[in-house]
Amino acid sequence: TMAPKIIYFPVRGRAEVMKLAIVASGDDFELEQVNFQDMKAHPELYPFGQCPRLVDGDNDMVQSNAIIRYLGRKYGLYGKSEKETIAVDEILEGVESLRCKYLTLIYQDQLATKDAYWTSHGDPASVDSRNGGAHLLYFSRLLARNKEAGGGGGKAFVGSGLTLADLAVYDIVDLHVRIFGDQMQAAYPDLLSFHSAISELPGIKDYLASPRRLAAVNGNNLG
Ligand code: 0HH
Repeated sequence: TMAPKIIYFPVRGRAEVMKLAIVASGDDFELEQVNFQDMKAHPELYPFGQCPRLVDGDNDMVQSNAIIRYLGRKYGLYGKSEKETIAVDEILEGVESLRCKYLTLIYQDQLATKDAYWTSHGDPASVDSRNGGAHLLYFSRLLARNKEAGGGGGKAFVGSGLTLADLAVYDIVDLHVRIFGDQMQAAYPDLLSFHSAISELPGIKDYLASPRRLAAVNGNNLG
Protein backbone atom coordinates (compact mmCIF):
# COMPACT_ATOMS: atom_id res chain seq x y z
CA THR A 1 0.00 0.00 0.00
CA MET A 2 1.04 3.56 -0.60
CA ALA A 3 2.21 5.88 2.12
CA PRO A 4 -0.21 8.56 3.28
CA LYS A 5 0.33 11.74 1.25
CA ILE A 6 0.29 15.15 2.91
CA ILE A 7 -0.45 18.08 0.62
CA TYR A 8 0.65 21.37 2.14
CA PHE A 9 2.92 24.41 1.95
CA PRO A 10 6.64 23.69 2.47
CA VAL A 11 6.56 24.47 6.20
CA ARG A 12 6.11 22.42 9.36
CA GLY A 13 3.00 24.31 10.40
CA ARG A 14 -0.15 22.28 10.84
CA ALA A 15 1.35 19.21 9.16
CA GLU A 16 4.00 18.50 11.78
CA VAL A 17 1.84 16.51 14.22
CA MET A 18 0.66 14.34 11.30
CA LYS A 19 4.21 13.55 10.31
CA LEU A 20 5.13 12.69 13.90
CA ALA A 21 2.14 10.31 14.18
CA ILE A 22 3.12 8.56 10.95
CA VAL A 23 6.83 8.16 11.69
CA ALA A 24 6.27 7.17 15.34
CA SER A 25 4.12 4.34 13.97
CA GLY A 26 6.92 3.10 11.73
CA ASP A 27 5.15 4.25 8.59
CA ASP A 28 6.30 6.75 6.01
CA PHE A 29 4.66 9.80 4.45
CA GLU A 30 4.79 11.39 1.07
CA LEU A 31 4.81 15.19 0.79
CA GLU A 32 3.32 17.14 -2.07
CA GLN A 33 3.48 20.89 -2.34
CA VAL A 34 0.02 22.39 -2.60
CA ASN A 35 -0.93 24.22 -5.74
CA PHE A 36 -2.64 27.42 -4.57
CA GLN A 37 -4.75 27.74 -7.77
CA ASP A 38 -5.99 24.14 -7.45
CA MET A 39 -6.76 24.67 -3.81
CA LYS A 40 -9.10 27.52 -4.68
CA ALA A 41 -10.52 25.99 -7.88
CA HIS A 42 -11.38 22.56 -6.45
CA PRO A 43 -13.78 22.81 -3.53
CA GLU A 44 -14.46 19.07 -3.86
CA LEU A 45 -10.83 18.48 -2.84
CA TYR A 46 -10.40 21.55 -0.60
CA PRO A 47 -13.88 22.21 0.84
CA PHE A 48 -12.57 25.06 3.02
CA GLY A 49 -10.19 26.46 0.40
CA GLN A 50 -7.30 25.55 2.67
CA CYS A 51 -4.73 22.87 3.32
CA PRO A 52 -3.30 20.62 4.76
CA ARG A 53 -5.01 17.78 2.93
CA LEU A 54 -4.27 14.10 3.46
CA VAL A 55 -4.77 11.36 0.89
CA ASP A 56 -4.51 7.81 2.20
CA GLY A 57 -5.92 5.21 -0.17
CA ASP A 58 -9.63 5.93 -0.49
CA ASN A 59 -9.58 8.44 2.33
CA ASP A 60 -9.13 12.03 1.22
CA MET A 61 -9.58 14.72 3.83
CA VAL A 62 -8.84 18.25 5.05
CA GLN A 63 -8.84 20.07 8.41
CA SER A 64 -5.68 19.36 10.36
CA ASN A 65 -7.41 18.17 13.50
CA ALA A 66 -9.67 15.80 11.54
CA ILE A 67 -6.57 14.43 9.81
CA ILE A 68 -4.70 14.01 13.09
CA ARG A 69 -7.63 12.08 14.59
CA TYR A 70 -7.88 9.89 11.48
CA LEU A 71 -4.19 9.01 11.87
CA GLY A 72 -4.75 8.40 15.58
CA ARG A 73 -7.45 5.84 14.78
CA LYS A 74 -5.37 4.28 12.04
CA TYR A 75 -2.24 3.84 14.17
CA GLY A 76 -3.78 3.28 17.60
CA LEU A 77 -2.69 6.62 19.07
CA TYR A 78 -6.14 7.70 20.24
CA GLY A 79 -6.43 6.08 23.69
CA LYS A 80 -7.20 2.57 24.84
CA SER A 81 -10.61 3.30 26.39
CA GLU A 82 -13.40 5.85 26.10
CA LYS A 83 -11.93 7.76 29.04
CA GLU A 84 -8.50 7.89 27.43
CA THR A 85 -9.96 9.04 24.11
CA ILE A 86 -11.84 11.82 25.90
CA ALA A 87 -8.60 12.89 27.59
CA VAL A 88 -6.74 12.85 24.25
CA ASP A 89 -9.46 15.02 22.69
CA GLU A 90 -9.35 17.50 25.56
CA ILE A 91 -5.61 17.91 25.13
CA LEU A 92 -5.82 18.22 21.34
CA GLU A 93 -8.32 21.05 21.79
CA GLY A 94 -6.15 22.65 24.47
CA VAL A 95 -3.24 22.60 22.05
CA GLU A 96 -5.47 24.10 19.34
CA SER A 97 -6.35 27.01 21.66
CA LEU A 98 -2.70 27.77 22.30
CA ARG A 99 -1.83 27.27 18.62
CA CYS A 100 -4.33 29.98 17.65
CA LYS A 101 -2.62 32.38 20.04
CA TYR A 102 0.79 31.36 18.71
CA LEU A 103 -0.39 31.95 15.12
CA THR A 104 -1.54 35.46 16.04
CA LEU A 105 1.86 36.12 17.61
CA ILE A 106 3.65 34.96 14.45
CA TYR A 107 1.41 36.10 11.61
CA GLN A 108 -0.45 39.18 12.88
CA ASP A 109 1.93 40.49 15.50
CA GLN A 110 5.18 39.34 13.85
CA LEU A 111 6.61 38.58 17.31
CA ALA A 112 6.32 42.25 18.38
CA THR A 113 4.02 41.23 21.27
CA LYS A 114 6.36 38.51 22.48
CA ASP A 115 6.70 39.82 26.05
CA ALA A 116 2.99 40.36 26.50
CA TYR A 117 2.39 36.89 25.07
CA TRP A 118 4.62 35.29 27.67
CA THR A 119 2.98 37.29 30.44
CA SER A 120 -0.51 36.25 29.34
CA HIS A 121 -0.07 32.69 28.13
CA GLY A 122 3.33 31.41 29.23
CA ASP A 123 4.28 32.60 32.68
CA PRO A 124 2.84 30.23 35.31
CA ALA A 125 1.84 33.33 37.29
CA SER A 126 -0.67 34.22 34.59
CA VAL A 127 -2.94 31.33 35.54
CA ASP A 128 -5.71 33.69 36.64
CA SER A 129 -5.40 35.87 33.58
CA ARG A 130 -8.69 36.46 31.78
CA ASN A 131 -6.70 36.70 28.62
CA GLY A 132 -6.54 32.96 28.11
CA GLY A 133 -4.42 31.95 31.06
CA ALA A 134 -1.20 30.06 31.37
CA HIS A 135 -1.76 27.40 28.74
CA LEU A 136 1.65 25.89 29.30
CA LEU A 137 0.97 25.54 33.01
CA TYR A 138 -2.22 23.65 32.18
CA PHE A 139 -0.17 21.16 30.18
CA SER A 140 2.38 20.88 32.96
CA ARG A 141 -0.40 20.06 35.44
CA LEU A 142 -1.98 17.48 33.15
CA LEU A 143 1.37 15.75 32.75
CA ALA A 144 1.83 15.66 36.53
CA ARG A 145 -1.71 14.41 37.00
CA ASN A 146 -1.18 11.47 34.66
CA LYS A 147 2.12 10.67 36.34
CA GLU A 148 0.46 10.66 39.77
CA ALA A 149 -2.26 8.39 38.39
CA GLY A 150 0.50 5.93 37.51
CA GLY A 151 0.65 6.58 33.79
CA GLY A 152 3.57 7.44 31.64
CA GLY A 153 6.15 8.47 34.23
CA GLY A 154 6.15 12.05 32.94
CA LYS A 155 6.50 10.83 29.38
CA ALA A 156 2.84 10.48 28.47
CA PHE A 157 -0.18 12.74 28.88
CA VAL A 158 -2.81 10.00 28.70
CA GLY A 159 -2.44 6.49 30.08
CA SER A 160 0.91 4.85 29.66
CA GLY A 161 1.38 4.62 25.90
CA LEU A 162 2.03 7.17 23.18
CA THR A 163 -1.04 9.10 22.00
CA LEU A 164 -1.87 12.00 19.73
CA ALA A 165 -1.95 14.15 22.86
CA ASP A 166 1.78 13.63 23.36
CA LEU A 167 2.63 14.50 19.77
CA ALA A 168 0.48 17.63 19.76
CA VAL A 169 1.97 18.86 23.05
CA TYR A 170 5.46 17.99 21.80
CA ASP A 171 4.94 20.20 18.75
CA ILE A 172 3.45 23.17 20.61
CA VAL A 173 6.19 22.99 23.26
CA ASP A 174 8.79 22.83 20.49
CA LEU A 175 7.37 26.00 18.92
CA HIS A 176 7.44 27.80 22.27
CA VAL A 177 10.96 26.66 23.16
CA ARG A 178 12.20 28.23 19.93
CA ILE A 179 10.89 31.63 21.00
CA PHE A 180 10.95 31.43 24.80
CA GLY A 181 13.79 28.97 25.43
CA ASP A 182 15.12 30.40 28.68
CA GLN A 183 11.71 31.12 30.18
CA MET A 184 10.50 27.65 29.21
CA GLN A 185 13.53 26.02 30.81
CA ALA A 186 13.06 27.98 34.03
CA ALA A 187 9.28 27.60 34.31
CA TYR A 188 8.61 24.18 32.81
CA PRO A 189 11.54 21.77 33.17
CA ASP A 190 8.95 18.96 33.21
CA LEU A 191 7.67 19.92 29.75
CA LEU A 192 11.24 20.15 28.51
CA SER A 193 12.06 16.64 29.77
CA PHE A 194 8.86 15.39 28.19
CA HIS A 195 9.87 17.11 24.95
CA SER A 196 13.26 15.42 24.92
CA ALA A 197 11.75 12.01 25.75
CA ILE A 198 9.42 12.28 22.74
CA SER A 199 12.26 13.40 20.48
CA GLU A 200 14.16 10.19 21.34
CA LEU A 201 11.36 7.80 20.36
CA PRO A 202 11.97 5.28 17.58
CA GLY A 203 10.90 6.75 14.26
CA ILE A 204 10.73 10.27 15.66
CA LYS A 205 14.44 10.49 16.45
CA ASP A 206 15.44 9.57 12.90
CA TYR A 207 12.80 11.81 11.36
CA LEU A 208 13.90 14.84 13.40
CA ALA A 209 17.51 14.37 12.28
CA SER A 210 16.63 13.81 8.63
CA PRO A 211 16.33 16.33 5.80
CA ARG A 212 12.63 15.37 5.68
CA ARG A 213 12.10 17.63 8.67
CA LEU A 214 11.52 20.95 6.98
CA ALA A 215 13.57 23.90 8.16
CA ALA A 216 10.71 26.38 7.78
CA VAL A 217 8.60 26.33 10.91
CA ASN A 218 5.94 28.69 9.59
CA GLY A 219 5.29 30.86 6.56
CA ASN A 220 6.70 34.03 8.11
CA ASN A 221 10.08 32.56 8.86
CA LEU A 222 9.72 33.87 12.42
CA GLY A 223 10.05 31.95 15.62
N1 0HH B 1 -8.67 24.96 10.32
C1 0HH B 1 -7.74 24.65 9.26
C2 0HH B 1 -6.95 23.41 9.64
O1 0HH B 1 -6.71 23.19 10.82
C3 0HH B 1 -6.82 25.83 9.02
C4 0HH B 1 -5.92 25.56 7.87
C5 0HH B 1 -5.12 26.77 7.41
O2 0HH B 1 -5.04 27.79 8.07
O3 0HH B 1 -6.58 22.64 8.76
N2 0HH B 1 -4.49 26.59 6.25
C6 0HH B 1 -3.66 27.61 5.64
C7 0HH B 1 -2.26 27.11 5.54
S1 0HH B 1 -1.54 26.87 7.11
C8 0HH B 1 -4.15 27.87 4.21
O4 0HH B 1 -4.49 26.95 3.48
C9 0HH B 1 -0.41 28.19 7.20
C10 0HH B 1 0.84 27.89 6.41
C11 0HH B 1 1.25 29.09 5.67
C12 0HH B 1 2.53 28.80 5.00
C13 0HH B 1 2.69 29.62 3.76
C14 0HH B 1 4.11 29.45 3.39
C15 0HH B 1 4.41 29.73 2.01
C16 0HH B 1 5.87 29.49 1.90
C17 0HH B 1 6.30 29.29 0.51
N3 0HH B 1 -4.16 29.13 3.83
C18 0HH B 1 -4.48 29.54 2.50
C19 0HH B 1 -5.74 30.32 2.44
O5 0HH B 1 -6.45 30.42 3.44
O6 0HH B 1 -6.01 30.86 1.36
